[in-house]
Amino acid sequence: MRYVILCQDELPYFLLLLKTLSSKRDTIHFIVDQKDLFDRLCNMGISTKMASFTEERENLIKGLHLKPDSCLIVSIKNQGILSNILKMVARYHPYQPTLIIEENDLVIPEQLSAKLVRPSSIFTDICLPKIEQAFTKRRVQSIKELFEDKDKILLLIQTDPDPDAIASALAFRHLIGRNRTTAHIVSFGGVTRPENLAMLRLLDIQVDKVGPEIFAKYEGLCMLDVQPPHLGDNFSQVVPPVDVVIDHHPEKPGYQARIKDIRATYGATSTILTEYLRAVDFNISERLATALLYGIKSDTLLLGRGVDPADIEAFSYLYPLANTNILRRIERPEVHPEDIDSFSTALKKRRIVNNILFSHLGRVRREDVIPHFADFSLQVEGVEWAVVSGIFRRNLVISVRNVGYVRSAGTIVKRAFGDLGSAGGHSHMAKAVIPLKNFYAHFCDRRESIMRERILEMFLAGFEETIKEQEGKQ
Ligand SMILES: [Mn+2]
Repeated sequence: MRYVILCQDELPYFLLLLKTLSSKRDTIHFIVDQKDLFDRLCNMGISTKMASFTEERENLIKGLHLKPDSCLIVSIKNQGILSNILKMVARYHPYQPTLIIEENDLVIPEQLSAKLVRPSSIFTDICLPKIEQAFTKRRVQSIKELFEDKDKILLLIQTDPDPDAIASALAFRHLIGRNRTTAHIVSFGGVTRPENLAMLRLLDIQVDKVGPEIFAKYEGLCMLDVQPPHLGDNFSQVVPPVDVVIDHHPEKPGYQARIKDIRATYGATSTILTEYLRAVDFNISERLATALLYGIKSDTLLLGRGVDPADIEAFSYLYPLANTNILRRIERPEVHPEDIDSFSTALKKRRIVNNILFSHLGRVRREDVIPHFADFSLQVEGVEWAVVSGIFRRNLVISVRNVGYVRSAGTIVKRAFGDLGSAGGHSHMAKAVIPLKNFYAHFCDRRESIMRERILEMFLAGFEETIKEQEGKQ
């Protein structure tokens, strides 16, 4: 690229620009209107020309050698002179790609392909984030010092560990340069959701379920994505003083920690950990990047909920480093061949009443196939609601999804099935869990065909009642 630069002073960024550009095969040509600046640039061996930006301005602009790949850069302090020069560039070199360096707003002639850079943005966009990183780096240093002389550290996450917590604990372990024996990831509960189990398996991460007696065996304690009061009365009482708490849930009072980093505006704790790793120029592995990316993705519902610019920044940074194949496999856990069989039976026996698709999967080996099948059923043409049931362990589980105009899935499900078990949800998705013994006791019949029929009737009753109520309100 060829750069033609019209300027009145050698702001430091020009020197930076020179350094960057001279390393490539670009050519740079300066045009200045001050003798001392001309001398300085000449002394640096840079191609420079002296010209007046006021008299003979028209000839100067007319005579500029601007080729199709040339970029014109203009930095002129006087607004009047600047806008006259731009007008002339537009006249003699229409649609010339131009960069204007100017702090104030100005009218850019229509026939000019120009963009504006404000000198102050060089500080806010480039320097400010680095200053923040310098502070983060210091924080990481103090965290590291805290654990320096401790042999074994406990990384405690919430009772039903989620991807954000698991990824944060893994990242923290890497950050302080430990391995699985010297920094042990634990929880008072087990990992249950199929996606989370898939995450552990595919990324080779271990989370152990422990009891309160564990604390005696460790010298350090760090809590990630959780604070002691979140653990509930049973557990929060037994937690010893914490060394470090890193979390994005609103701060809860009533506990002591030597270092707290709580950022309630962030969508994920993984974002905080990504910032830590970047601040110390940590070489993030594919495995760690995949874990952190999934942590941010699942806590923010793919950057759709409670998201902060920092989450987007971390997400964009991690994305090229992560393994998206593994990510896909985590999010869509494999379906067992036997489940496919129950899918096909369910599809055959589906019923569609008033754009509501009903199907029953029978007994399933994993609960998550029920909502997956409900999502899938919504793709059937004309279907606005999907009501999919299945038997998992000792419960009848009913999953409801919609794309329709009545968006009260939670209300309907509560009304339809609330008397027999737990039921509720949001406007688009809802779920009911009914103990089988309740269901059988209520209907005094164990036949599957009767079960299908009753689910349909109960849902339709709840549905109609809700519609009536909504119409009454209008
Ligand atoms: Mn979280």
